[in-house]
Amino acid sequence: MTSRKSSFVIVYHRQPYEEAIENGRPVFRENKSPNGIVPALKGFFSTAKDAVWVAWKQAPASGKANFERTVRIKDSYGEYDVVRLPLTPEQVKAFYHVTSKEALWPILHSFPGMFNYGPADWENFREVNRLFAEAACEQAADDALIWVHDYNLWLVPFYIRQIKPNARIAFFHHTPFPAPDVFNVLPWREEILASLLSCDMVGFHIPRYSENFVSVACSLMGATREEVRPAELPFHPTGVALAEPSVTTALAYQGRRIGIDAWPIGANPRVIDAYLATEKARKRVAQIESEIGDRRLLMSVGRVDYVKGTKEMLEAFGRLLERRPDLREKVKLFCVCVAPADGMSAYRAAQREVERLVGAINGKYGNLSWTPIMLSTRGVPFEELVCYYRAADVCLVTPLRDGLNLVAKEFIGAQGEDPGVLVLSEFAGAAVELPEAVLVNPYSHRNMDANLDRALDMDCAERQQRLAAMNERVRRWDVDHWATHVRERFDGVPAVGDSLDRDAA
Ligand code: GDG
Repeated sequence: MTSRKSSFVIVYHRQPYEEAIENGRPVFRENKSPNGIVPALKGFFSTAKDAVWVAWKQAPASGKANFERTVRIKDSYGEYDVVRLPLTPEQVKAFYHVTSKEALWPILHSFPGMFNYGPADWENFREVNRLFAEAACEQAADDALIWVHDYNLWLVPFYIRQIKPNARIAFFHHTPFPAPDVFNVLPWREEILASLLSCDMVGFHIPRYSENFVSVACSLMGATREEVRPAELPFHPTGVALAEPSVTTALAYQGRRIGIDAWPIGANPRVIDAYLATEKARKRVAQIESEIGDRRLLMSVGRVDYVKGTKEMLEAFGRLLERRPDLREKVKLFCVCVAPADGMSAYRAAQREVERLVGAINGKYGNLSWTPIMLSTRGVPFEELVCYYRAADVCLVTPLRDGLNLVAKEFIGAQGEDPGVLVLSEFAGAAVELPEAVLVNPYSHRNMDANLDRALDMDCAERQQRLAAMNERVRRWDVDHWATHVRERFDGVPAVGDSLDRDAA
């Protein structure tokens, strides 16, 4: 553990490694999966020498005394301290499983009908957010850059600003941000907005979300737009459901300037290339292809979550088998739908529904030598996943709503000369970057059915043409580019209590 204060603190609720017990002692292993949020954030440690990560770790109230709060991690990303905030199982349940997942998550994803206000415990949410802020401030130098992630830490900036008025505070949303008329369902809306407006920079994946935030900030809190620009590449400015032709890049509020940023996380296609070039991967892809034989392989990857649209995707697959008897025994769907941690009651019904549908479809159409859907509710190792991406004919990424969706970009990064087809929901943030995918509206049966046929019937030349455009973008705007962009925006955040008044002076 280092004693000096850090100039860069990341606050994200998950720990950036996998912890296991070996010979009675905890060991910290680098995450197996090289893609996703944690590796993307750890990439920032390569340039920040004294960086600290703040996360939570469950600890029973009785065991807090001998809890190891700070651990020093050395991995391929560098050497850094991780501060683990000890939360009791009751705190975790109330803060994360209930208030975050049952009240905030449905609103963020524009499902107001699923908003469950009754069990939400806002006092606990405040308290846990305050503890996170205190833990971050204990580590941070007075003018440190503190980068807070995701909606479950929405109130952290407010508390940080009280403790360290001169800190530079940035916030990034991994989820969508809904339109004002949906966001305003939240009874805590002013408190959330006041906290976000105490940041120096607030970030989102795509302009539609940042514009939704700007609308709420202006209409609810009286903030004003400082600077508006046309949306530029990688965003498709018009013509798709989440397109937005212009972006606000700064707001003014109570004499302060708040930078607004819309920039999507990238995948890491070089890691995928490197793995697919190995002999082991080549053999595994060939093995999958030989097991599939002359059948077509469709795949879908994600967590169990009603917003991911797995139920609607399975229903579309069921309709495909009903509508096109010629495809029976000729297609197979590999559906990776990773079950949530115990206690996530928000997702229980969604998981039951996925399992029921898979059983119903397999029971109705399958036989001894053909099971239409292979479901895995366990995670699949990333190397294995990448081999399936390469072997698949169609990847179905059809969420009802999704902040971005990295699976879509990973699939594109894994294609070869005879590429598969990406079927992508218009309601995933990634769709505004990848309009050459077969875009679908998962709310419409007719649209899903027609596009599934189109994907399965697409000739090689068209598949290659579409892939080329998407591949260029996925590779150019990869995870490293995201990091470079974010660093540039951080550099533009003025140091120590800068304000509009000072700008004017
Ligand atoms: C949020 C937002 C936003 C999935 N299953 C397995 C597995 N994965 C990996 C994928 C991918 C990642 O997990 C999932 O990416 P998503 O983008 O779908 O992320 P969410 O978990 O929904 O997270 C989302 C994201 O934040 C980033 O800001 O895009 O919209 O909801 O990397 O490969 N990896 C392995 N086995 C699996 O079974 N190894």
